[in-house]
Amino acid sequence: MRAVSRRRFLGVLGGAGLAAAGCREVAGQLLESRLPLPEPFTVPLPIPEVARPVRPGRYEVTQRVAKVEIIPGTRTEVWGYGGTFPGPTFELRRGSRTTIGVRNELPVPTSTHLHGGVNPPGSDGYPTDLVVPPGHHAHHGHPGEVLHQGAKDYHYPVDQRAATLWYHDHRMDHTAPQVWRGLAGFALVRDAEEDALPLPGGERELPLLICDRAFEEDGSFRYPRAHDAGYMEGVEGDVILVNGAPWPVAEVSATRHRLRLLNASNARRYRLRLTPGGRFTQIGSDAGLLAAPVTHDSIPISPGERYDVVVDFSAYSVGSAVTLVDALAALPIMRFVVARRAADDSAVPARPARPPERPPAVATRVFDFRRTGDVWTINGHPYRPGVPLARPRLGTAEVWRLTSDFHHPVHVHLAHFQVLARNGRPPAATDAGWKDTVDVRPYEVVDVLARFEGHRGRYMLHCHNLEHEDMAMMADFEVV
Ligand SMILES: [Cu+2]
Repeated sequence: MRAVSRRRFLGVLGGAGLAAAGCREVAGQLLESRLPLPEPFTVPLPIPEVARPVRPGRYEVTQRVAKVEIIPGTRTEVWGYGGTFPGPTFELRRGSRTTIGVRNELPVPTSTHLHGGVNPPGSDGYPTDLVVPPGHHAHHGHPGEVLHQGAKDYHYPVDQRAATLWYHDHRMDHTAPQVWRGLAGFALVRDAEEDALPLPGGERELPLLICDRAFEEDGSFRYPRAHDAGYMEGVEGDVILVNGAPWPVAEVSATRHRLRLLNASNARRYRLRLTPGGRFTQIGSDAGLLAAPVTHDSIPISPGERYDVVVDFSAYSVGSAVTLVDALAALPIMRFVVARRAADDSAVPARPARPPERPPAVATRVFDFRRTGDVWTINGHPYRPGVPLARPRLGTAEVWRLTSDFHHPVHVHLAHFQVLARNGRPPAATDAGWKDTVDVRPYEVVDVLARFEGHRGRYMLHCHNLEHEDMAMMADFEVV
C-alpha cells in the first residue's frame, strides 16, 4: 500500500521536487510507521480551538493524557495542552498583559516556552524550571532545578509586535519526546497596526502547524526508546500532519487566504511549494510583519520557523486541487480544493509594517554549533545550565555569528534578530524580517543582528532540532 501511495505522491508532484530530492538536505533519520497509512487528502483540515480566558487577562490550561483519532480507525495517546494536539490557540493582544496558568496532569515534568515571546526570565520556560505533576518526586535533579508542584503561572507582558508565535515543551533532556507526543500549539499576537491592514481574516486566515510523526501498529506514536542508537541526527516520521491530521484537505473559496506556516517538526526540514504551480506572497516572518511583501516560488522552513504568507486561490479554476508539497522529500503535505467563487475585499498591503531599525552593533560574538564526540555542542561545550556564554547589555544590539557543521536551526530566546549575511553574502529572500530562528546549513556562517530588549536575566540559545537540543546543544546567555 505504501509503495502505491508513494507513486501517487510522486504523481502529485509532477516532477516539481524531484531535482531537489537527491540532495543532502535531510537533517534526521527516518522512523517508519508500522500500520497502514491513510490515503492522502481524505481527512479534513482541523483548526485548533481558540482558548477562552477564565477572566480578562487570565487563561488556564491543563496538560493531560488523551486518546484522539489521528490515523482514521485508530486511537493515539497524546500528551496535550488541554488534552488536544495541537493545543488551543492563544490569541494575545499587544499591550494586554496575559497570564497563562499551566497545570500538569501528565506523568512527567514539563516546562512551557512561548517561542518568540519577549518575556521575563521566570516565565520563559527555562529547561530546569519545571512543573511537576502532583506527588512527583525528582529522582535526579539538575543543578539549579526549580520544581513547581502541579501548576505554574506564566506571565506574558505581550509588549511586542503582531506575530505568529507558538508554545511547546522545553523540559531538560526530554523536549523531543514530549513535543513528539503532542505538547505544542499556536499563540498569535495581534495589534492595532495589523488590524488596520486589509489582510484576509476569519475563515480565510489558517494557522498551519506542520510536523511529522511515525505510528506503531496500535496507532500510538512511535518514537525511539531512550537508548536506541542511530538517532543522533534527529528523528523524522513518515506521516506529515497539519494541525494534527495526516495529509489533510481543506476547501477554500477562490480568494486570498492568509496561511500562518509553522514547522513544528522535531528535525524535519521542508521546502514548501504549491503544485500545479503557484506563489507565496510572504507578509511576515517569525517575529512580525515585513516592511514589504516578498514573493516566493518555494519556502525552506526548518524546525521552529514561521512564515506568514498570502496565497491567492483566485488564480485557480473552481474545482481544482492545489497541493502544498515538500520538494525536499518529494512528498505532499496537504491539499486545498478551490470550492467556489466569492467576493474578496482583502489585499496584500505594500507596507505591512515599518522597516526595522538597524542599530549599530556594540559587539560581535561567535557561536559554533558542532558535534563533539557523542554530543552536540556550542563553542565546544555541551549545555551547562547557569553558565552564560555571553552577557549582552539590555537595550543594545550585537552581531552573533553562527557557524555550523550540519543543519542546525538556531533559536535565540528573548532577542529578535535580522539576518545580515550568509557566508559573507546577502541573505536569502526568505531570510527577511524579524526572526527568532534561522537555519544554519552545513559549514555555513550566518551573521545576525540581535536586539536585547525588554528584560534582563537568564535566557538561552539552542539548536531547534529537538534531538540535538536534548543532546546538549544549548547555552545560556544573560542580559545585563
Ligand atoms: Cu542542531
